[in-house]
Amino acid sequence: MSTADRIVIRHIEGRRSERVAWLLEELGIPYELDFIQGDILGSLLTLEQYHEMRMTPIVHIGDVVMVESSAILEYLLSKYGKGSGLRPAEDAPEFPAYLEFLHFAEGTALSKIIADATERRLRKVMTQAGVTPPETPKLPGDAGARTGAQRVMHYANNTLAKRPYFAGNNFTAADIMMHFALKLGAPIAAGADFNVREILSGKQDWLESFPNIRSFMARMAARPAFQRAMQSTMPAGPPLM
Ligand SMILES: N[C@@H](CCC(=O)N[C@@H](CS)C(=O)NCC(=O)O)C(=O)O
Repeated sequence: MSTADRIVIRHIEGRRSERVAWLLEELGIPYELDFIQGDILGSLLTLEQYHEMRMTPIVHIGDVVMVESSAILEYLLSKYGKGSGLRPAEDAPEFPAYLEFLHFAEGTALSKIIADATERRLRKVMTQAGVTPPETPKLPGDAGARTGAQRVMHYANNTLAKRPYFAGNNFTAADIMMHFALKLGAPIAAGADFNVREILSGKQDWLESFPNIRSFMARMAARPAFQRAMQSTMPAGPPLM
């Protein structure tokens, strides 16, 4: 497929902007990636000239400039993906689950995962400074016994026990959104230290307790469009930070 619009992704290696590249690879639409290879901070600092939020992805689609990966994916699909199957029809039974996971990935999953990681870092700093971190009160039930990241991972694992993809029997953009959240969520839910290179290398198995997520991640990794996107967005492999 080709488009009249020039699409430019302001990118940082190993970050959420890879979702946009992956979607465009699935659609067969050409795109340009703008980043400084091997320089995470340098890539980040260049973003501010394009958007005051200074976060990636920032995407230019013709004259349109957008942030927020799920909105970018929806916009690209509404423009170029009709009939691609990457977005179920609005009257299809898969549509509610598609919408839920398209937005759950950022709205709940990553916000809880990052909150867990931040809390862990804070507790470590407090302990190193000789301050005893306060006890977190536990509510009853499974949800009460789990951290936010663990709740996300259990919910995703249980969803994937019922169907192969987040929306149903077919791969959609909701899977692209969830993939990044699960990649970060796995080590955080397992209580591991946050180390970008280890997380992105996929060498460590953080998914022992989540076999359905593990098979989902393996199926995603086998997709040619995913492989092309990882090659273009991380040409030298996972970044160090
Ligand atoms: N909800 C946004 C999150 C974007 C975001 O936080 N991106 C990170 C990289 S993965 C970033 O650029 N962080 C730098 C910052 O916010 O200062 C999205 O899905 O696009």
